[in-house]
Amino acid sequence: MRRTSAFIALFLLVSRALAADVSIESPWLLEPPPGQTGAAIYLGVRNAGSAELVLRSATVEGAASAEIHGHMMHGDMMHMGPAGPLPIAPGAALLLAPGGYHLMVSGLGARPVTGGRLPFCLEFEGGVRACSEALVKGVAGK
Ligand SMILES: [Cu+2]
Repeated sequence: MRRTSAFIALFLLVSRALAADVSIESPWLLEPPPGQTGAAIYLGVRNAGSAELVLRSATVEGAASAEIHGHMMHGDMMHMGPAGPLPIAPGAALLLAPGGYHLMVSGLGARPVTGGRLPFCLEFEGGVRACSEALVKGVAGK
C-alpha cells in the first residue's frame, strides 16, 4: 500500500513536469557599476502549459544568492523585498520589470559587462525548472 502511493506520487510529479511548458522571454540586466556585486534581472515568464506554474526561486551562475523581489508601499515609501511564490495561470505570462518584480542577484564573483550574458535558472513548484541567459545592457540601454 505504502509502495503504491509512493509510486503514484512519483508518477504525478513526473507527469506534471512533462506537462509544463514554460518559456523565458527577453531576460536582461543593467551592467552594475564598478565595485558593485549586485544586480537585478528582468524577464518575462510565459506558461504555455495546461497547469498552473508557481515560481518559487532562482539561481544565478557565479552569484552567492538570487531572490525573487517585489516592490511594495510601506507608508508612503516604496521598498523592495522578497516576494512570492508567484503563480502563473495556464496561458498567462508574468512580467518581471523595473519598478516591479525582479531577480535580486547578490555576491556576483565577476562583474557582468555590457554585451555579456549571465546564465540563470528559475525553479517552479513540482520540480519544474527553466534556464536561460540574461543579456547585460549598458546604462544607455544598448
Ligand atoms: Cu530587489
